[in-house]
This record gives sequence, C-alpha cells and structure tokens, in this order.
Amino acid sequence: MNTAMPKCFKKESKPSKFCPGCGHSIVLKMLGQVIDDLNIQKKSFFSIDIGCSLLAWDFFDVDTIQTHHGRTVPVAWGFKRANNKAVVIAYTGDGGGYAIGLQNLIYASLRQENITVIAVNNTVYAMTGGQAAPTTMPHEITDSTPNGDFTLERPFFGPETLSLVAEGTPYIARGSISNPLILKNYIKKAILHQQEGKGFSFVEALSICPTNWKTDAKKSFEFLKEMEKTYKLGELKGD
Ligand SMILES: Cc1ncc(C[n+]2csc(CCOP(=O)(O)OP(=O)(O)O)c2C)c(N)n1
Ligand code: SF4
Ligand SMILES: [Mg+2]
Repeated sequence: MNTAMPKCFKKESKPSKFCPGCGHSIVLKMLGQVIDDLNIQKKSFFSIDIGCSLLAWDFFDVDTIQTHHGRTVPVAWGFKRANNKAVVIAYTGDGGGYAIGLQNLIYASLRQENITVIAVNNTVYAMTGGQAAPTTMPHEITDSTPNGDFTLERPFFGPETLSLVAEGTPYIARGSISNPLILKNYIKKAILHQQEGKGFSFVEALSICPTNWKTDAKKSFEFLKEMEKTYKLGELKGD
C-alpha cells in the first residue's frame, strides 16, 4: 500500500488534530490519493460538514468550504450547478448525513445531482462527545445511551436507502477503513462516475472513533468487525 502523504495535501507540516487512531485520517488519506491519481487537485472542490470531518480543512491543498452541520450536500450541489467542470466532493459524518442532513441526501439522489458524497459512519456523534446517531448499533453504549437502551433495533442503512430512492444511474458503495485499498477504489469509482457525468455517487466508509468508543486499537477494530456484520460491505449500484 502507498503510505506516502498525498501530493494534494498541504506541504507545510501541521500537527494532526484528529485523535490518535481516528478513522477519518484513513478515509481522507485514501481520498487524497484518489485526487492525486486522477490529477484533479486543481479542479476539485471539497465541501466539509461540521463534525470531526471539519478537521480535514487543514490538510487538503484544494478549494474547500466549511458548511453548517448537515448542509454539506446542498452546498456541494449548488457549487456544482454553478461550476459544472469542477469535481465536487461532499464529506460528512453519519450524524450530519443521516440525521439533520438526510433530506438533502435523499433529494441529491432523487435529482441525480452530479456530485460525490462520502459519509463516514462511526456510529456516534463524535465531535460533540459520542452521543447516539442514526447508525448506532443495537444496544451500543454511547454517551446518551449509557445502558445500551434507546438505540434502534434496526439502525439506519444509508447506502441501502439511497439505492432504493435514487433516480437514474447512481454509484453507491460501502467500504471500511479495515480495507483502505478497497475503500480507495470505491472513492475513485465514485469520482470517475461524476466526471463521466453519470450523476449522483455515494460512498459510506465504516470508521472507528477510539476516543468516544473508549476502546484501544484492538477493541476498536473488533467493534469495526461487528459493524461490518450489520453494515454489509460492497457496491450496491453502479458499473
Ligand atoms: C445545526 C447544528 N446542530 C447541531 C450542531 C452540533 N453538532 C456539531 S458536530 C455534531 C455531530 C457530528 O457527528 P457526525 O456528523 O456523525 O460527525 P463525527 O463527528 O462523528 O465525524 C453536532 C450535533 C451544530 N454544530 N449545528
Ligand atoms: S472524537 Fe472520534 S471521530 Fe473525532 S477525531 Fe477523535 S477519534 Fe476521530
Ligand atoms: Mg459520526
């Protein structure tokens, strides 16, 4: 695996603001490598949600906008409509994408907005301290469900839901940071789908949040494996 820093990352060295072991860093590194591989740094436009995803703004040497919580998708599609040649990537957490921002995601897929959305599923509202999210696993203990109750028996399945509602020819996949190269391939296919003008593309990335899960490295990846039993990996729509 290519372990070098992506060329589209800023040259000056800055201390990482992500917690040690955070899965966002792996997702973003894969995205950075895709931007390098496709040589799209100059024409990319990166729209980031409020959530731990916002910590990405210090890394990419790419035109970037910080949006309100849950609003990265409509900002991204608005930019794309005005700048058709741009490669527009909206980055969100599961809270931003599947709770407050869900209607935007649904309409982006219904309207076949030609943007790429990456949603990082770490089962919690990480930035605000680890409260339950739509993706919280059944009986998972979170900051707001300390006894593992009040979680949904059937959490929210983003890619599956979008596969049902999306019009046209979307690309929809779910990867995991447990296999960064497959995740990278899905992100690359999603962005190529956009560049070919085929419409909406979406990649969910299963990820880890050791800080809020209160897990060490071993336990974090054990929980990720549990998530992968609930959230099936693979491509749901597309070539
Ligand atoms: C309109 C609005 N509502 C609530 C918040 C508080 N808030 C900030 S980040 C966040 C949750 C982030 O969770 P998620 O989207 O899953 O991203 P993560 O931090 O887990 O990567 C919330 C609720 C806010 N900033 N703005
Ligand atoms: S709180 Fe969780 S998601 Fe946020 S930076 Fe720390 S490990 Fe990553
Ligand atoms: Mg989250």
